[in-house]
Amino acid sequence: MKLFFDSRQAAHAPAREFHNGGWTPYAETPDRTAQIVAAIGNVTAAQDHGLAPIAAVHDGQYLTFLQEAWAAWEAAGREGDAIGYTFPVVHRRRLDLTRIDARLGAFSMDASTPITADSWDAAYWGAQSALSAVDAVADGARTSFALCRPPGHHAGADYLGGYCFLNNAAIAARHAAARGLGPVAVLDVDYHHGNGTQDIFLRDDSVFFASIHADPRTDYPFYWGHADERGEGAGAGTTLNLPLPRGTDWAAYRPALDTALAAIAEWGAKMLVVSFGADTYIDDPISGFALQTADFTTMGRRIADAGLPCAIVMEGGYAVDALGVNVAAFLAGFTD
Ligand code: OKP
Ligand code: ZN
Repeated sequence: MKLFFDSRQAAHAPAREFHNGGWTPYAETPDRTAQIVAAIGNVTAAQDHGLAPIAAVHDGQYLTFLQEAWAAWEAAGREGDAIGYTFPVVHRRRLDLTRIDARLGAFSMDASTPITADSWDAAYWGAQSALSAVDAVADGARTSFALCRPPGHHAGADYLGGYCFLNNAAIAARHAAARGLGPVAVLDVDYHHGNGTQDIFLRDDSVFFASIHADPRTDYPFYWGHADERGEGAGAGTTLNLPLPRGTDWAAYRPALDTALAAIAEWGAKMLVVSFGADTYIDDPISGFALQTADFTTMGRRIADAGLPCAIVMEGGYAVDALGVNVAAFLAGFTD
């Protein structure tokens, strides 16, 4: 199976994040990709598709903001990484604001996703890796893997958050549909709910979104991923949320996966984009499920057995020392 990656994705390295009321080292480190490359090897360079397939998902003003944010932060004389501090949750409308702090807040859903000088390039090339993985499937591969970093599933059409800037899974799904591989379903098995992907496709009946994740009553991102969110308008019924309690092990996880795969099959998907997070691992430092390394192979095999061509995009996973082994275990489930 091909692994798509570009070394520019590793340059994004915020120093710290605001976590539970204090500063901690940034969990989403460049070492994550190093561990995965070391465990799997054989990197295929991402092809540059330009901005168009990214703009097919993301708002133009948001993309302009992402590209300008670091320079504006520096021009304002700030030190350290760019982070917003005022969020328009009560009154979100499009204003022509110029101060960098206002723009940061307007395009952020949390204060834990710092922007550095290298963030745009890293996110851009992560998206290109996802697009390249879809191309591999279009060219006949059964399965392909995009080593996306930064991750993407918390980023909405016009907001960043949860370490995410560009929604790689959504970009991949739209690209797959454009290449005639659809109907496309996105299956999100990261520990955290993929709120950005859900928002992007909430009213869109052309992409089915299914997510298995920690109950948002106890876990980030709190405001999305509850079982009663099922899609809206034309997209009613094309979103499926399966929240699970902390402590969930494979025996408790497996029925949810079977439910998600059955719904995807019933809907009539012809192509699968998998948002894969290894943060369901028992030793993940910021998460609370209890999957073991071998469970990832079982999970991969069950997904593979659905029989759909599949582009896998990397999301979370913060037990860095075990990350390469866990990703390799998941991908091993797809090889027959
Ligand atoms: C990204 B992905 C403050 C708490 C917020 C954000 C978790 C983002 C997870 N540091 N943490 O879904 O793995
Ligand atoms: Zn996660």
